[in-house]
Amino acid sequence: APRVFSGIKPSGGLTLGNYLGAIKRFVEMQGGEFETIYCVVDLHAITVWQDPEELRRATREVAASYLASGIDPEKSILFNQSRVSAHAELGWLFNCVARVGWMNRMTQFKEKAGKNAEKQSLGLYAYPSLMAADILAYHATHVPVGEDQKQHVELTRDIAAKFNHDYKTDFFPLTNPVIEGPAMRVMNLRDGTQKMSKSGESDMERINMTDDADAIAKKFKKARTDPAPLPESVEGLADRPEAKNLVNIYAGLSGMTAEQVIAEHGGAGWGQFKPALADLAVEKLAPISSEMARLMDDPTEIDRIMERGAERARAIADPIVAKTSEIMGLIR
Ligand code: AQP
Repeated sequence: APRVFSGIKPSGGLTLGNYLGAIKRFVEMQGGEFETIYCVVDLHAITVWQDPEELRRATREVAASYLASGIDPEKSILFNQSRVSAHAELGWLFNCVARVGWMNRMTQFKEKAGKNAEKQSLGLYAYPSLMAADILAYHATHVPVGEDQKQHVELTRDIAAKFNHDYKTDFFPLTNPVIEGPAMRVMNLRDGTQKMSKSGESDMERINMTDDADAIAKKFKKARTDPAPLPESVEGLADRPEAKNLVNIYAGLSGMTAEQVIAEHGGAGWGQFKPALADLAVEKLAPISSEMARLMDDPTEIDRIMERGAERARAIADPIVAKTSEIMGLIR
């Protein structure tokens, strides 16, 4: 079966961006034509310093969010990355295939590092090479991600192609990013030109998956918008990043297209649309966050699921890394 691999970093509380851009789609891809593998990528989280106790909590919380959203550990493999040594091992092998110039072109590193590139960890710089290893350790062909990860999945293809070329083989498949739907780039609620992220400065700029109804209502109410009402057609959203973002969030949560949202709400003022959006977000997120809280209350179940998932992951990844080493001439 074609294989899906994807993951989320346990680097803080999960956002609505993680939910719409990743988790919701992980669930949709499960149980169909694909074998699905979902990871909590803790080795990526430590590319910036994490408090150890908080990292343990956040790792379990990402696993809880998968389970609470509908990932079924019988249908999907769910585990945390550091437990399966194939990731780190193949990551090193790929560090020797990837080129410095390729890393220099990665826009996410530039955005995260800003003017302080020299002070960042070497791991943050090499992160896309480890991500290629995450995917290719399973020969995964499809990777559901948000728009921000597109460049990294393309780099994964470049690494696979260079490996295949350098070692005269067709061992690694060329992976496709799967970026479909209206909410593949959820924006910051206070600045419609910036991505909503876990580690953004102010809590008011994001909806957290664990926010309660009051917090969600307040954040949408205070979300920045222009004064004009919703346009009568989607073309009218073109130069209105904040309005476009709220329409896309509504679409992502409801399963509608942006066109359908506009057909229903075109002409509405913010005083009308924002409360409707908040109600919809609460309706979708409240059952998930209450199940997350239940799972986190006694994480034994989460730990057991991740341990079992790691065993199943090793059974796929270890032979692939062994074969890669052999192709490269390493004696094991
Ligand atoms: N704003 C977003 N819109 C759509 N998709 C998003 N994703 C993240 N933010 C958005 C998707 O979530 C998946 C997991 O991302 P990640 O946590 O591994 O890394 P990230 O993209 O760097 O996420 P953050 O929230 O911005 O984390 P920090 O602030 O810690 O760096 C990916 O599929 C991503 O596309």
